[in-house]
Amino acid sequence: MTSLRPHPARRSGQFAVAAGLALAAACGGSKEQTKVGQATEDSPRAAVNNDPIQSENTGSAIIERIDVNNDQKPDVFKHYSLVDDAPDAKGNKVQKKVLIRKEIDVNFDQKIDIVEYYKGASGKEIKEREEFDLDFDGRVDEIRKYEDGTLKEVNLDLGFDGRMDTWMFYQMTQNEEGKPVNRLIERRRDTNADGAIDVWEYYVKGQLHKIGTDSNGDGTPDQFTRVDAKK
Ligand SMILES: [Ca+2]
Ligand SMILES: [Ca+2]
Ligand SMILES: [Ca+2]
Ligand SMILES: [Ca+2]
Repeated sequence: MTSLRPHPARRSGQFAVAAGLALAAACGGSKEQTKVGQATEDSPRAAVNNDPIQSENTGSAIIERIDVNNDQKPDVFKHYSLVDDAPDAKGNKVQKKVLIRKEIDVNFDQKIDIVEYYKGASGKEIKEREEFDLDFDGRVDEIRKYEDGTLKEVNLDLGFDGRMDTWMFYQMTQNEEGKPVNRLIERRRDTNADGAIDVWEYYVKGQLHKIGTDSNGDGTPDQFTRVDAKK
């Protein structure tokens, strides 16, 4: 039987630990402003390339490459666009960098396993989407979609066959103490891997409440079973 947990069992501890490391290293702010030409004037490129963060400025974009595990190979890539800001006191051109995308190689095999997409103005970027390759085979197995920084939808390939089979939907609500909480409200599953959803699960207060099935194959649920909330 498939677990009701929102995360696939194959997301190993190793993945989580490595992801945490990489994320911690990648969590630099993007608020600082970059003065054009500053990098070459103030900090000439070192002969020995041992800075864990290498920054490349193309004039319209910046790519930061971060070596998290100190093996001289970058594991986190942060992609920024450059937008013009007001000139500084001396009239020099000033540009702001805006985080667009972050790519993370969690297991240090030089293949990207997590891609995060951002939108918003410089210093106010919020995550819009994340893609995970949970089993490191080069295929995306989990997509997380955000609205205004809040998780709205998760798509999963729990069968790891290259096709999404689980869709989870979240909604901001209030918990028993009246505090805002983002809860799973519906989970749809393709249990027989034919590409069509066949089970709809409805959640109330985070608990499975009702299960719908499609008996006539029209793609919508028509038979429903109540689930006893008591354990
Ligand atoms: Ca590395
Ligand atoms: Ca990798
Ligand atoms: Ca995969
Ligand atoms: Ca199906």
